[in-house]
Amino acid sequence: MYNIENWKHVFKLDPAKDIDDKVLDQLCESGTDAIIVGGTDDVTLDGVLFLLSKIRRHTVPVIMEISNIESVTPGFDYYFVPMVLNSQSKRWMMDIQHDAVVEYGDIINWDEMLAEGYCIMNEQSKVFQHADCKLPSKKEAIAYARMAEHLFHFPFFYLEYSGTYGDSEMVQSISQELKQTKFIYGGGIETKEQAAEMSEYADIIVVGNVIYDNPKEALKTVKATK
Ligand code: 1GP
Repeated sequence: MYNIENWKHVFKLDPAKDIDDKVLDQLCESGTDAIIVGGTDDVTLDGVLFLLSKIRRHTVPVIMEISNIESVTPGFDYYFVPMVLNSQSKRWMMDIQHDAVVEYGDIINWDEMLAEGYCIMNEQSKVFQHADCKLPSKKEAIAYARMAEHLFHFPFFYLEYSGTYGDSEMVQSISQELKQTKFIYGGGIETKEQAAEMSEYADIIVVGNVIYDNPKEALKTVKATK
């Protein structure tokens, strides 16, 4: 439907957080390639629908990153399904996705459904604890990237530093491993310089928190990736 191949930048909005209407309009019209709706805590169907209806006033593609099955709704362009490679529990790599397919497998449009091999790198982040992750060494993180590309053939590998700016050497090393699988980097991007640095290595960068803390700076990250 859209040419994801060429995407460089996305904003991630948390349905559990309030956002000013004007800021939301500016984000949607900023030239970003897409808006992801996703969060960790308190993601409800009401929150998701409220945000979706506002984003849909614009033409920007909108993606739901599925965090729980109760909040999934039709109306998004794509659904990204996190598969947490460095979780210590099979639940986050297999079982919750399996439960969803048992329940909704007959009506899923598979063309809209794209898997993300997640590797979560910030031990302090909510998502790291929530998904019961283990911090990989550099060698182990590279192995996850290789598995994402060569064993699972995932469309995306997501190096997630949520809440903190990542190690650019690590990001560079991972980028050298991925050819077919698109490389997504997210975490702690607060300035256009950081956006430019990470987008040298990653195919797509994700800008989250700074939207709420400093929307003006957030908007500047778009141009820095183009
Ligand atoms: C979170 O990777 C995204 O899932 C973005 O991270 O909120 O730290 O920008 P930040």
